[in-house]
This record gives sequence, structure tokens and C-alpha cells, in this order.
Amino acid sequence: MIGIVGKPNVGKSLLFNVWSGEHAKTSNYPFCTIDPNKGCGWVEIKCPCAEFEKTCGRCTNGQRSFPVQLVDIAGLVEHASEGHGMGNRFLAEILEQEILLEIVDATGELNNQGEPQSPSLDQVWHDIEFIPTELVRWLGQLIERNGIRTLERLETFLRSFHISPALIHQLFRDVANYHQFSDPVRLRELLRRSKTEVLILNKVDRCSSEHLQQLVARLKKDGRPFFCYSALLDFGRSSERHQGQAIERMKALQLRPGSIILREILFDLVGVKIIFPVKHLPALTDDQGSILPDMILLPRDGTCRDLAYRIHEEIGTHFIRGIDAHTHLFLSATTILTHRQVVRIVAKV
Ligand SMILES: Nc1nc2c(ncn2[C@@H]2O[C@H](COP(=O)(O)OP(=O)(O)O)[C@@H](O)[C@H]2O)c(=O)[nH]1
Ligand SMILES: [Mg+2]
Repeated sequence: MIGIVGKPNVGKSLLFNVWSGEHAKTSNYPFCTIDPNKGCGWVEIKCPCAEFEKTCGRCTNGQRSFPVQLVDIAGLVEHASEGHGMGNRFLAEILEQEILLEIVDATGELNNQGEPQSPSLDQVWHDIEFIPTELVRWLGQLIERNGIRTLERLETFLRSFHISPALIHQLFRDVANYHQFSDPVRLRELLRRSKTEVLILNKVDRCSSEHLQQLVARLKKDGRPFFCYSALLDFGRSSERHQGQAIERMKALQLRPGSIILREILFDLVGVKIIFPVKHLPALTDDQGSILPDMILLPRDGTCRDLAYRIHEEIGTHFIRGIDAHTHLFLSATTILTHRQVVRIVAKV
């Protein structure tokens, strides 16, 4: 669901390790991460059981953890789309993700080849633009190479990257000829509107304050979502020896831990919601008697019928109504559900 992308050595694997608590190899070597590393980040959600005066036995201090898939993808290099570096295989993997965490070395101390140089703001601007530019270039080439000449074929082709036919139709319906299917301006817009791109300025611990101020001021002006971060300090928080020091430095730099950033991305930026489906009311149980057994993630505009489909294809097809566990009111197929809502689905099965 979340792809971690960026050029080599910006700290993708370290961030992945910290956020997922897993231990993908980190090193200073450009292609240390060859296969995508998959793991889970965890976001905490307030469990509804207390509001119903129940004890679900699944939460800790009233909090439930919800897993979010993270994929650490091998370093993107200049002209990856032309077969340099790891090329097509991982470019495809990147575009399959719904959320792209675009990691940039905030110091600008890595040149285009991922080799050390002195700090450079110009390098940072270049790196920020580089990720989407490379993705768009690759997508354009893929469309050309596959000889896609009709809007219908373009829609089918892009569906595998979770890009909706409606959006493709909107952006490409007026093209005069099929060469425009690989137009970088339209493809950039397609990427912007089909994925949530979040910029992470990593290695902030190494930036001078003047450098950082200039960086932040310009990004705020651009108005795109970004987070200042230090995977190294966040990692330090979990080590016994340097914990106190890491916490102090993060505080001084006003940096937030990965778990908080992840929450903000999911619930504020993307606007996903977690729904608790139950089979029996008012018990809030499944057939085995487990209280609030499941959590299901829905998009911002996810409806009651969407929830039914996520539970089971059959339940979606034979949906009759939903019932809200608090109010006991009926919910129609098109009712948009709210975060942490507890819902029973009634279906003809
Ligand atoms: N100072 C500092 N170093 C970092 C930070 N994040 C990663 N690094 C270092 O940068 C190097 C490359 O990290 P790695 O995670 O392997 O980068 P990847 O190639 O993008 O996966 C390693 O030596 C890390 O320890 C950070 O926030 N601050
Ligand atoms: Mg790596």
C-alpha cells in the first residue's frame, strides 16, 4: 500500500526498518536493497469497546494496532526508465502502491549517482523533482512500447496500477492523437491525482539550521505535503544506549517519530477510515462470540456496500442494509461510513 521510493542512500531501508520494526539490510552501498522488502507499519486506533461498555480483549490501554503494508523499493537512479539501475521491475512495483513516500536526502550531500558531495540546496530541489519525473518518463515509454493507441486500451493498461478509468478518461478524452498518451504533463497530472505523494526530507539531523530553514520555507510556499524526519534519530529512540539523546535531539529539531507521521498520512492526508464490522448486535460479536473481531480499511468516500464487499464478495452482492451499532439506525448501500464506526451488515445469504 505504501511504497518507499528515492535514489540510493537516502535512508529508505533505515526508515523502513524503523517504521516496520523489521530488519532489512541497510548499508552505504547503492544497491543494498535489491528485492523489495515488504513489512508492516502499525497505526494506533482508539478501540470502540469502552464506548459500548464491553471488554474486547484485543486492545491495549484502549488502543488497537492496524497494520499498513510498507514496501521498501530498490534505489531509483537517473534514467532508470531506460534500463539503468534496477529498471522496469521496480518501477512497476512503485506504481502499484497507493501512497508514495518520496524520500529525499535533505542535506543534498549525495550527487545523482548517490556519491558524497558537499551540502547543496540545488541538489535537494533536483532530487524532489527527480522521483515523479522518472516515474512519468517510465510510464510514457511503457505506453509507447506497448503500442497503446485507444483510450480503452489505455484504461485497461493503467488499471493494474490502481488508476481509475474515470480519471484516465477525464485527462485523455480530448487528445488529438495517440502520441499524446505519453505526454509528460498529462502523465504527471495522472500520477498526482491517482497516488498520494508524500515528501519525506530525511537526514535532517545533518542539516545546518540555515539550510533547513530555506528548504522548509520554499516547500511551504509550494504547498505540497512534506515531513522533516531523521530515520537515524528515530532509530536511536529504540536503542537502549542512545534513547535519551535521540529523544532530546528530535525534540530540539521538532521531529516526529515515524508512527505519528504514518498516522497523519493515513488519516489526515489520505483520509482513510477504519470500520469495525460485527455480525451480532448488541453483542458486537462474530459467530464465535469474539467481541469486535475485525477492522477493515475503507477509502475516504467508502460506503456501506463497499464495506460489505470487503467482508465478502457474496455479502456485497446480496447486501440488504447496514445497521449502526450505536444508533441502531438502518444504513443504505450508499451511506458513507465514518472512521471507527461499528456496523452490522444484513445480507440475503
Ligand atoms: N545522519 C543520518 N544518516 C542516515 C539517516 N537515514 C539513513 N542514514 C544513513 O544513510 C545510509 C544509507 O541508508 P539506507 O537506509 O541503506 O539507504 P537506502 O539506499 O535509501 O535504502 C546509511 O549509512 C544510513 O545509516 C538519517 O536520518 N540521518
Ligand atoms: Mg535500501
